[in-house]
Amino acid sequence: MQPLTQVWPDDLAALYRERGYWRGETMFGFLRRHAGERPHSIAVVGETACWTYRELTQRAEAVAHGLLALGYRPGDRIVVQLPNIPEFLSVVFGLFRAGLIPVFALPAHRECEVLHLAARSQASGYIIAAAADGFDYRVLARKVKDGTPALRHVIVVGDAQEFTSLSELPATPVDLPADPDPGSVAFLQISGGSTGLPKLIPRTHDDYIYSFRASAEICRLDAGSVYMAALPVAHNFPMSSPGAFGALYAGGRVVMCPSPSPQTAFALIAREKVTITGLVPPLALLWIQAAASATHDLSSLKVLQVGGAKFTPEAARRVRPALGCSLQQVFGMAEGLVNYTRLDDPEERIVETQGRPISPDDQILIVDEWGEPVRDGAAGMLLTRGPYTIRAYHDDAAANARSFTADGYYRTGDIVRMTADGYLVVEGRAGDHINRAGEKISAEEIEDHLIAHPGVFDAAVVAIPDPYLGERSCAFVIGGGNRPTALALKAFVRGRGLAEFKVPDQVVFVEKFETTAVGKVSRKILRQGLRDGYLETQESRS
Ligand code: AMP
Ligand code: DBH
Repeated sequence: MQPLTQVWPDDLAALYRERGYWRGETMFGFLRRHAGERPHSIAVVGETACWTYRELTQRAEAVAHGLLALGYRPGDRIVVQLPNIPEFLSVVFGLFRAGLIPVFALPAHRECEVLHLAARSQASGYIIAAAADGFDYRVLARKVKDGTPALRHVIVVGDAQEFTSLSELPATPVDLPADPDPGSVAFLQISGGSTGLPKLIPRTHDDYIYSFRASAEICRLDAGSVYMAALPVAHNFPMSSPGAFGALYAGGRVVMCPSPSPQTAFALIAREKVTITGLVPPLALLWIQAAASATHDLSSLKVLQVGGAKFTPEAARRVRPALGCSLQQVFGMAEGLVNYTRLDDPEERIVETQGRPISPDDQILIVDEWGEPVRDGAAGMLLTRGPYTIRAYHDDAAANARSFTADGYYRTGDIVRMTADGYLVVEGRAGDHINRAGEKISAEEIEDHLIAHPGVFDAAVVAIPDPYLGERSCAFVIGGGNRPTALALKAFVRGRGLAEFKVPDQVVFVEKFETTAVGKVSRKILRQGLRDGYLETQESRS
């Protein structure tokens, strides 16, 4: 099996330890500590379940026992695709306890993504919920199992049908392994990225715990805090910024919200006295709108975090008056670096910027297209390295060559500028992806699906500004002999089994793509030209 590693240079690793960022704790270790110190405090609440720290820890240990009894061994990889339910935590901490490596899939992922994650991580197990949000994951699991010979079990929360039920794992006594090396990889997180399918991000116990421990401090979480996961909790933002893990680290309470709709979320905020939650910009706008006529008591909510995509200052200004809480902007990435506006920042800074890094040792470089630092305050490409930013993706030489500089900086693909007081403002991005309401879609990946249609000669996918989504995807398509309708083409893409958010929002048929005198044009320039041309025609119409 391809080994999992994430290695920082020795001198920096020593520095990160010396400065107290990496403390040698493990993911299960901190939960076990809480189970000892606060056994009867509530750790997690769902729609139907509510577990104390002791109960969560015991359930995680039962999962660890059960999986080892099934024959899994430390280091084995298990794809976890669970919605926002308490079992997300008992499963994931159970995997940590057994030394198994969770590979996080989002509930929106379908066979394209899950097959890719399972193959790339060499997973031998797959854990799902029977159904969520009207979708039967067992149907998906059959396809994933057929396409993944190495998969030994599908383990289901709920009615397992022909698969293995989480609640009926073997109870044969087995020895649990010793705690893992805190410098080892704890799990594989995923990134949207700008090319191809999701990339796998190996995060270590040391580096990830630092990121959410420090995030919890920045957000002033303590044992009285109630964090609600409204976005899918497997996403890096609600997982770790400070997210569910940060709330648990602080000894607080996690509320698993099954849907971010105001209707569901507002009722849970009122019932559970939620103090902090995080949203992507379109959902924040929806909440602002819905709050005007809300009947639920939202007064417990102190902080609304917004991130994943750019939140405009105009929208940002409306948070406090509408929801009666502070706004915190969060600009982060599953690869590492996370920036926050601080709770005591002046309102202007909270509204106008995307925050500053977590760590004094996060290194930020803003460079021009030749890699030279831009002058102070100018916009450029953001490069970063630091105590919780990865140095390499898992098993992806091409992406590593593209995404990291020789001296270990991660090329974020974001275009930013830095204010005089060290805060970042996101101005745009260099990479060809669409940031659709915080979901990152690779243009290339969707083009490959479109071109697979026999009636499509060529396709280019671009981001179009959208008042609600921030950006929507628009596919420019040159039809071949038997050109499909836009609707049929969308159905075709959907039928190829990829996440619904990746299906083009709009299809525009064109005769040809403009080429330069050389007759060839880079996809990047082509996409840019199509996008600019489209926006110009829209403007001249209005
Ligand atoms: P990923 O690498 O898939 O985790 O996605 C991270 C990317 O999301 C960043 O590199 C940014 O492009 C985008 N992003 C996250 N938060 C924000 C934000 N607050 N404002 C603008 N873009 C953001
Ligand atoms: O978009 C992201 O990936 C993101 C946004 C905010 C993230 O990973 C994070 C905070 O940790």
